[in-house]
Amino acid sequence: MKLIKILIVWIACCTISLAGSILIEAETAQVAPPFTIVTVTNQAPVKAGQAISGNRFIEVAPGSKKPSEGGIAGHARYTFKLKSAGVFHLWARCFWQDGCGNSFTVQFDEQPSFTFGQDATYNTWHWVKAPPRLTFKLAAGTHTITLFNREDGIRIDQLLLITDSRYVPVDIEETEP
Ligand SMILES: [Ca+2]
Repeated sequence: MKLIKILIVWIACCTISLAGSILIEAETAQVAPPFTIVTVTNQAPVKAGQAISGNRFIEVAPGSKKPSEGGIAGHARYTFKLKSAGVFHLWARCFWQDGCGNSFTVQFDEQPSFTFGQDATYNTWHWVKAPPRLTFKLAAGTHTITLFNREDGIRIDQLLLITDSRYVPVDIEETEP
């Protein structure tokens, strides 16, 4: 009985902690080259850290010239609607090629853009958080989030906007009901 009570409390806590979150599949973007949408046809069997949500992700392929070096400046853009205002933290499930392919630029609406990534976890899918000093105060209504390429050899599977500062996504996030 005690175990059931604990379980009910745990489930309730999970629901509360996940309230105020928006999960976006990266491949739902409106993309402009060098961003492309990649579909994985044969995912099984896969090792931990290699599974891809929805069998699709977005990529700036290795070898795409950087905009800072004369390459194309492209984007991946998402539009989402918030029922109520909130202060959000941004996470992205990323796959980095190496130290020269581990970042992109992010912009919310018309707010100043910032560099996302630059961590040193390579060749595996992992969640990366926007710099801690960055939280995003968003009003109720429609917003856009735009990713711009700044390096090649990057992949993005999912994006998560969440008000809970303590929440840490681990593997593929389930699609919101
Ligand atoms: Ca995906």
